[in-house]
Amino acid sequence: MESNVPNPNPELLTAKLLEADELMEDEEFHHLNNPADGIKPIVKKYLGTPNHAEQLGNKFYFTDGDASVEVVVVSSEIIRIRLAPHSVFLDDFSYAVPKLPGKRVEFTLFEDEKEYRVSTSAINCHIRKADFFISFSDKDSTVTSCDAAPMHWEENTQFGGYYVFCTKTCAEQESIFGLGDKATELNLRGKRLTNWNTDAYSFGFNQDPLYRAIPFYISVNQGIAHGIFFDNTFKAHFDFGAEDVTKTSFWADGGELQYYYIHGPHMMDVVKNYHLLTGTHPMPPLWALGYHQCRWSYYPENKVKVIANGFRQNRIPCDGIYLDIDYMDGYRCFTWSPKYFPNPKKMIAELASAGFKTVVIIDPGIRVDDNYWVFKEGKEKRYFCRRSDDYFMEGHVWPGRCQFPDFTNPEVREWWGDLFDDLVETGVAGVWNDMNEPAVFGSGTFPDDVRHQYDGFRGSHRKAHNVYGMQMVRATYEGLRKQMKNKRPFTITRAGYAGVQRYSSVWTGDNVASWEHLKLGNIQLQRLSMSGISFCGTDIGGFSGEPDGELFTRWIQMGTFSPFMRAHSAGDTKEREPWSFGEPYTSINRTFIELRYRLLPYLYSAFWEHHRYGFPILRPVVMQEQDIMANHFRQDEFTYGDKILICPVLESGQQSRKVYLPKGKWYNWWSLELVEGGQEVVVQTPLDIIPIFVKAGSVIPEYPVMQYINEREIDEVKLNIFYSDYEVNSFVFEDYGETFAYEQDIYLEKKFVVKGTADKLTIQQSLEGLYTPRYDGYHIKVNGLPFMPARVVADGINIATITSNPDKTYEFKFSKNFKQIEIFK
Ligand code: MIG
Repeated sequence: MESNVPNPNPELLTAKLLEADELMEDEEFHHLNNPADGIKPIVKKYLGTPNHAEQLGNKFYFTDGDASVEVVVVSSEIIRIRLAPHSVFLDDFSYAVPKLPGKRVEFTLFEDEKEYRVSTSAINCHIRKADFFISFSDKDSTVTSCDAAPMHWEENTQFGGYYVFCTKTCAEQESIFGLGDKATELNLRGKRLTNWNTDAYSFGFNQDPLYRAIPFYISVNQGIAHGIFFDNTFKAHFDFGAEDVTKTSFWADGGELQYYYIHGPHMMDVVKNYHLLTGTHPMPPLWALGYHQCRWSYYPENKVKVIANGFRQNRIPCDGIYLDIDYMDGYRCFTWSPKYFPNPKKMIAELASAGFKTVVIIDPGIRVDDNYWVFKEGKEKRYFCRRSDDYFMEGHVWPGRCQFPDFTNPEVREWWGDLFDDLVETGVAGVWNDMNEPAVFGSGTFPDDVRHQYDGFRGSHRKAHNVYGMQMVRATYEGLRKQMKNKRPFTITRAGYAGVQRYSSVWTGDNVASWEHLKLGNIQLQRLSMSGISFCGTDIGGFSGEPDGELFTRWIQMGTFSPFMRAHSAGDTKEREPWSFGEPYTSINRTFIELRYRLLPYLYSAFWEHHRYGFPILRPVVMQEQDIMANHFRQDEFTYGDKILICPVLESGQQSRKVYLPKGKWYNWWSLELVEGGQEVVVQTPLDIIPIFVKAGSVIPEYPVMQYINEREIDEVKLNIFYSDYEVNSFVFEDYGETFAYEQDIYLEKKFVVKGTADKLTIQQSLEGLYTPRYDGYHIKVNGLPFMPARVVADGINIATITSNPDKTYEFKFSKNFKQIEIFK
């Protein structure tokens, strides 16, 4: 790790200061032993006026004589700001941003009487000489973000180190989005929120904080978007015009004031650039995008089989079945209960032959038990977390008295990863990481003074708390990846920090079986998607409490369009499988889960667009039309990938509902009716329907319904083509679906261009890549043709349409390699 950050004016330092966090540890130790003299007076200090500027490559340093500010040009659209109260910058280390993107950028430094200005081709960062205010503007000189106070800090807090603050103006029309999975309205304007990973069982609307800390928000003002990524792992706070309507502030209880300004002008640009910093999800194994069934807990073994059989008997597709904590022997991680699961390898093999992948839960709490090898090894190797006085961090969780691995130590992560060898050998396909906020019964989490190795940049729990869960699932993911050879591991986590998407999918934790939570879940998933975590889902049906058939079905319908689709429920609830509520619910649930499987190649392609290009999978309508103010408050409808708009039904008994469609032309998925966008439309929503619309000009690929991925060889792929009188591109991604060959560029990207006129529709396909799908042909269905086709010509060959219906759909089959199809009036 590089730590060559220069000190711009070393002569001003009388002594070498301790690294702030190291200082803090000493303070804590002291404080623990002498509680009486813990509190010291708090002094708030502000940056003075900058009187010196210096450039070192792409880094610029400005100082007021004591404090320094570093400005780093990361890319044309991204600038990073850091503050060092006494000009000593911390080592440049971040779990969120493992490496700054190494793009070549052009930039310049200007100076005049009023300001210093660092400019790229897209943005300017202004450092005002009068007061050290920092602002950003675009190339038209429109100011997009501006300090409302100089950056400031509090010294001599009881922990040592600093509390660090940044305050910016909040414009009258400004809206705020992002920040992970906050349980509140989509638009965060007017809210004050905290990031501190918390086990929030049965959380309520507006409860804060929750399980994850994603310190990234997007601002949209006067049609221009920018993002702020406050990369600080301490407990962090955000105030978006709550205390003072004209100000946005963010601050943290320690660490460095370090943030990235990420320019738009579109929200999509901001999200893509945030992904450039923090990474994207790796491609999941295809089966992970199927339907998953979970419960606390399915046991013993026979119960698991009964559930699995239930799916096949009811002809409801399912790919994943989960084992919650009761599969273990006394809740000891990496063991099996000999009573309930006497032969796990055999059971998992049987499940696999019926098409089920087995996913098991893992907790960070390791039972204190000298006869348990995981504990013994961890103890011998000093892998468990310790307090500031070197005593072990102990807490009660499911196994009873526990100690906890320090996942911020790379050696511990490697050890933890290797512990999965038995589970992998036994046939486990995925690992569910729970309780990793970390959660401890009674006290909630670890005490502040617990020490962490933090990849060599050691610190207390105050610094490591928010990354603990992310480092746990990282260890899990990397271990699985090593042991599964070239197969893609599947992981799911509850806690996380910015960048956790590189290692895992997430679920939103212990929600409740209520309509309010259905609505909230819909918002949380859109928000997570905008905040870097596209592979997300809620506990379908609600974890605690009892849904009735209607609520469960509405939740399945929404979940069909969640990138991660899993039903889960607490142990004290009634049976909760898709057939548990009888008819008409079972049939409707089946139809929607089948729809999930039909649309898998579409979801998989959207996933690729996420992985490769940084697009979120779920996009609220404000991301389509950020210049329309009303859209800043729409939170029900979203697009699923680029082409399909979904509006779940979120109220009981709702027979129809309003849906806003962004500008353009849309087809109602069910009726194929063509609807003009840019307006709200009313859609009938009987229990078996939620509003689904497809953009005109789209090509939507479909797989045949299967009970699980690879149930049989796919012999043909259906292409749903929707007529449009303007040109529209669609992309489809295909590969082996379970290896990392895509990293060696072995995949296929298909581009379709659809363009219609009054008497002709042209569909072009171009193929790029090294992968060849095994099926031969397409079953092409053309929807919405405004004329009766007299002739269809594909690559120069006349072909006959198979059907020609009054609903304006025409079907025919042709080679998957076609270049051009023309349909003439
Ligand atoms: O203290 O493993 O959020 O999904 O079923 C509860 C039991 C621990 C919390 C998780 C939930 C899981 C449950 N776990």
